[in-house]
Amino acid sequence: MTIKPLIILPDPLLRQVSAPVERVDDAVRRLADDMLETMYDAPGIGLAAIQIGEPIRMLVIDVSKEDEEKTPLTFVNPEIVERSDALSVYEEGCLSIPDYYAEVERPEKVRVTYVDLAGAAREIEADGLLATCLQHEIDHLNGTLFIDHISKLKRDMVVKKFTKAARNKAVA
Ligand code: GNR
Ligand code: NI
Repeated sequence: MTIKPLIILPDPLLRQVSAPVERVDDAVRRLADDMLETMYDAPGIGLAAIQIGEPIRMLVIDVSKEDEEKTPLTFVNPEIVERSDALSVYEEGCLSIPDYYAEVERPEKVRVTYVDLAGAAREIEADGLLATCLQHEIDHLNGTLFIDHISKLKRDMVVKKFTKAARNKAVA
């Protein structure tokens, strides 16, 4: 397993739409391992493949609490097939936008179809933090970031700050 470097805003890779996984093979399972190791190291509760530079539709999540057993979940080709009318608000962050947090309103519950690491079709109904995290990660597969769900004023501010930081890093 390998910890991979994270892709950071404003890298245009984060705006790319990821391609479906054609076949769940050992390379896909190895990538899932690397994604989980990278996520735990960060630390974060979710990671989309594009965040380590792989534009394919897979993501990992672990929303277990610190005092609980680790519960790594991997979703290949996930699709939201149902959303609740009820909404909930969470303070979100993103490993690709370090140290920035904002409240985002999303459907409270979602039903998601996906393929597991054995290649089997599955379905999950999620609520709470898992539902929020699934939506945040599936957004990544479509080139959408959580800052796209906040005001344009705040978004422009964040993008500007990270663009400046990337420029300063380039000349340092
Ligand atoms: O670690 C993460 N925490 C988090 C908190 C609230 C809502 C979503 C997330 S996902 C984020 C990791 C990440 O950037 N995944 O793409
Ligand atoms: Ni993210």
